[in-house]
Amino acid sequence: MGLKIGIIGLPNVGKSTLFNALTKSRASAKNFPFCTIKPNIALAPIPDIRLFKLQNIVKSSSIIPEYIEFIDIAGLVKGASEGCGLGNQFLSQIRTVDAISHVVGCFLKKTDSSKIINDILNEIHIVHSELVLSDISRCTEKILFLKKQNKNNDNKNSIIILESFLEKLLRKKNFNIQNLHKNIISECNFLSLKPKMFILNIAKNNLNNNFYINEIKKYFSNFKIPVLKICAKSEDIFINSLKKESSKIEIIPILENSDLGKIINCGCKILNLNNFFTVGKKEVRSWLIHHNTTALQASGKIHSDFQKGFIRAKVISFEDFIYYKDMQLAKKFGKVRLEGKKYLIKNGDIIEFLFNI
Ligand SMILES: Nc1nc2c(ncn2[C@@H]2O[C@H](COP(=O)(O)OP(=O)(O)O)[C@@H](O)[C@H]2O)c(=O)[nH]1
Ligand SMILES: [Mg+2]
Repeated sequence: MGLKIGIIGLPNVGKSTLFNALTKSRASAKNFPFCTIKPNIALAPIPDIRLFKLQNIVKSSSIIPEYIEFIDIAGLVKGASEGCGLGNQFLSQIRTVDAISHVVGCFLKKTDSSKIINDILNEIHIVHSELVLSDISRCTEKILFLKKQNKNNDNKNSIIILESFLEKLLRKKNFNIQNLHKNIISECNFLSLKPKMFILNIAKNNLNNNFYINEIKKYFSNFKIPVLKICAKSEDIFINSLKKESSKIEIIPILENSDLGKIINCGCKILNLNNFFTVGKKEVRSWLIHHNTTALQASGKIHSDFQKGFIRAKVISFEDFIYYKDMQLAKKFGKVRLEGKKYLIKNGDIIEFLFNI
């Protein structure tokens, strides 16, 4: 469904290395697991092992996973919001993404230093400050624009909301700006409010014994921002060592257990994504949806005819399907439900849409 995660961070922290590993972007689109759209945009498959469990039961001939888009965004430098480096071009690229994965180059730091935690937090703040500065100018412009426009109640309310947001930005209450009035705020597409995760890019020989990882995790758990670790270089080398013939599908179990897989899954989590499955002899397929998607909306993902002629959705949970291994048997035990248009899809539901056009 075209959801994008932007990889951002200072120059030389391993963003492109991570991007290459995540998306195997040097491979051609056709015969390799990942598919490159443009040099810096590529798709990574979501490593969902449940597809294999379903295939084992149904004996379907193929598996179709879902994908998420990653964008390798050029390195940000201090002063970007005032036009330094790639400046606004860089910032407008971030504006197009749905979530941010912010890479920190821990492998460049003295990891045994007592200042390492501060070093990491400083690096994070340099980048974050540029996003905040850009939001400050955007927010100020929007307020001025609304003040010039006619003074109806809607505008007055929007101005109050934006002024309160601006005040938070100026006080550098950076990471926990929450509970804001959604409409006007989402209309402005502020960078500092995009869902995000931090990725600590760590040297291979330091990957498992770093005291600071937990400290950084603890620090950001207050803001509900996930922190993951990876050694981008060795993941990249590993992924590139896989045989060219490896299919899109074979890569999934490999990814599932890797730090790369964790990053992709974390992307789905911060974007509030769910999925459902369709299961048949021809294929087992995963469909990505937002939380709180109704059966009617979900049917439209598969085909607009399903939505137009929607009658009911035949639904069974993933766990019940795995337990009974057979639709008819599951039905006998009352595990197959008929749901209407407004049914909210649960993660892993297996669905057959009944429609009539
Ligand atoms: N030792 C080590 N080097 C890395 C790692 N990740 C990236 N590098 C190296 O750091 C340099 C910059 O990486 P690159 O991905 O181009 O950084 P970018 O500017 O953020 O895109 C390259 O020479 C990489 O090989 C890592 O995890 N460990
Ligand atoms: Mg790069």
